[in-house]
Amino acid sequence: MKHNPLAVIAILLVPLPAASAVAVVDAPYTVAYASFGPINTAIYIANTDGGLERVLIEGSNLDMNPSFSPDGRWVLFTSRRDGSADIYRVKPDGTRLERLTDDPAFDDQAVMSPDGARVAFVSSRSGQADIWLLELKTKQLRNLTDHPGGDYRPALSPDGQ
Ligand SMILES: [Ca+2]
Repeated sequence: MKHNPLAVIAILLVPLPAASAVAVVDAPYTVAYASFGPINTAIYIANTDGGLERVLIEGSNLDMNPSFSPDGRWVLFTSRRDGSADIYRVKPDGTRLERLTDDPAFDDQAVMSPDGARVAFVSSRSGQADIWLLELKTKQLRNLTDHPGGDYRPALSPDGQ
């Protein structure tokens, strides 16, 4: 049988199924972000396509640095709504607002553990920027880093180890 090179070219030009590209675009993720305005800073929630953008907490002021819990059930954030910068959490629908830290120090950049039991954050309560761990059930605090260098942006491993 004689080989026809045009037949091979035709097969290679068949487009990939559209579903493979659409699956990424339509992923049901939600994004939380802080919007810095001239008067206040509020946290917004939106779909990854930019749709359904809304203020996370009505009337919010001086809120910043949000992060979702790994299970998507909480949004952690920093706020100066009560004076000092402290860590708060709230449901993605804006309900069940809860203050997690209450200290004159600057508390910021909170992330929740995969099991939802702990929150790691940056705090200046030791006189410098260190990483701290808060047990949510007992409210017990543990200082994880303690040296003159500034420690920022904690990240908890996804496997909890
Ligand atoms: Ca504080």
